[in-house]
Amino acid sequence: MAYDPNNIFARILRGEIPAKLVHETAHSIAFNDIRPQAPVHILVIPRGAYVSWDDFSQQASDAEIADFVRAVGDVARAAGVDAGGYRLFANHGAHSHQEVPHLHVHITGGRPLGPLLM
Ligand code: IU
Repeated sequence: MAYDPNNIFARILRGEIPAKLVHETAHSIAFNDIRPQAPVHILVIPRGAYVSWDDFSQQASDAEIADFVRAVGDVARAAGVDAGGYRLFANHGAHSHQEVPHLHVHITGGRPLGPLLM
């Protein structure tokens, strides 16, 4: 799938749409999900133009990947969900119901989340 430079997260990255960032690194940013499904629901996205895990894992540099993986852990710790536990997920493509075509890892936590159902 070709990257759509006008997707909503690309527009947030360009500053065209305001978003309150909770974390920023050289290659990643994080912000609260607008429709939180748990007391903590944060999205971490790379600054680079990647649709999903598929192209990111193939095309991103080692520096981008390392930055992103560390950012996810750092954001979870800063949100205070490391002790109680949290869930990470990233949707890729139609079967997963990916809504925004810019890679984002969801961090959810802040309450018992129950078993993963699918
Ligand atoms: P998905 O993995 O692509 O299905 O998740 C998209 C998420 O992006 C979803 O949880 C939305 O609530 C969230 N979101 C957002 O935080 N800000 C937006 O402007 C839009 C979607 I559009």
